[in-house]
Amino acid sequence: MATAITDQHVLRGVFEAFQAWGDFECAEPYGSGHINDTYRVRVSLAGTPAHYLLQRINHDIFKQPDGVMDNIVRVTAHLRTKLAGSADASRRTLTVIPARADGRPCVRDPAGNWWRLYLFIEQARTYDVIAHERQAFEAARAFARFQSLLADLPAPRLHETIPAFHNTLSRLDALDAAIQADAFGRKAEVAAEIAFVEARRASCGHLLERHACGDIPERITHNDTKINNVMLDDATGEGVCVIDLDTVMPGLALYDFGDMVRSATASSREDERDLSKVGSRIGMFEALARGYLEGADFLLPAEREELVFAGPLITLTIGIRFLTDYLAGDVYFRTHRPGQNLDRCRVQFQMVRSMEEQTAAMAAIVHSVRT
Ligand code: ADP
Ligand code: GN1
Ligand code: MG
Repeated sequence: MATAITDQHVLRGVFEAFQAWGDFECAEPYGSGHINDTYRVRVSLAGTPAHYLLQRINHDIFKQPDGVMDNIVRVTAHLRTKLAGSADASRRTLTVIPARADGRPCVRDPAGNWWRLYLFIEQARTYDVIAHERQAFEAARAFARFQSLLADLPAPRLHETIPAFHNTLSRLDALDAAIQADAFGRKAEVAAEIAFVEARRASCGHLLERHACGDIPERITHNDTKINNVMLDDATGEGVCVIDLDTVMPGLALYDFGDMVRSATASSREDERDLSKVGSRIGMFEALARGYLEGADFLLPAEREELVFAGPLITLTIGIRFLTDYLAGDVYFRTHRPGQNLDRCRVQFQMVRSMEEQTAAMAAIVHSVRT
């Protein structure tokens, strides 16, 4: 996608194409997501300061933004119906603001960019690295409830906004192709990382096999349950709203739990360069397992059996994606410095090692949690 737009005149024009109240004051880049361009828009609402969340959808990655928005409108409308009666329903699910011209959930600008506008959720925030086990518990329970509330979403099936998103075997194929092409001459530098993947290749298809034989069902899942994709209430600490809904689509509940383990148990930032600081914190794992199992009332025994395996699997998969992107010249994930995708990959692989060492302790925790 083209470089971020910072021209206030352009951003104002985009904002004013939506049916939003208030007088535009400014739009500033916001958050630490790797995919979309996100802005906090400040407005004056008849003299009172207020905000909106404006995003340019990354259409290099989401090839059919209409399909993404169709999913988000259906999912948020369903959640809102379920939340009817809740005092603060507009903080508990994203609210999509329609376009002025045609009422559609996004606006296309003359340059071909796709934009959307949400209500800004106030008095809550996201964290890139969490500090307390309570945060892990709340985040996991919020993601579990999200899955649970969507279990009865009426047909048709949601669009697959990125096909085979968590398919580790497809991700391995992409890595193999990037190694083969070695378009930027980076292969020699990553020999240790390639060997790390090789040593685990045999287990990469395990959940796909259990899904194919019918043990593990398809559900509606979030598919990007990174800890900074759930907002925690500033006052109560509660997991108030699940955000970043671009990848809500059919998937395995286990991948959502695995990505929580990857991101919420991490003791470091995702791109930490000092690997001695990197590891998976068992106390955070326990809090996640408790929170998730409290909210995921639908889970089958076969899914519960694989909760421990899901963490290292999804962490390996995302590490493979960072490595692939590094080899391909950093074209997918936003980077702020050279080598950042390789650092991210190394952190993921260190996290996998740390989880592997704690497999028995994690299994004992899952076994001990009553539902
Ligand atoms: P990306 O897909 O690039 O990760 P996100 O949708 O996760 O983009 O948004 C980036 C960040 O913006 C989030 O981590 C969160 O901090 C913030 N954010 C997103 N949506 C909202 C919202 N509706 N209200 C307040 N903050 C939000
Ligand atoms: C991206 O959009 P964001 O930053 O929440 C990515 C996830 C990765 C994550 C790694 C659509 O998430 O799949 O796990 O980075 N999202 C997409 O931090 O590829
Ligand atoms: Mg995000």
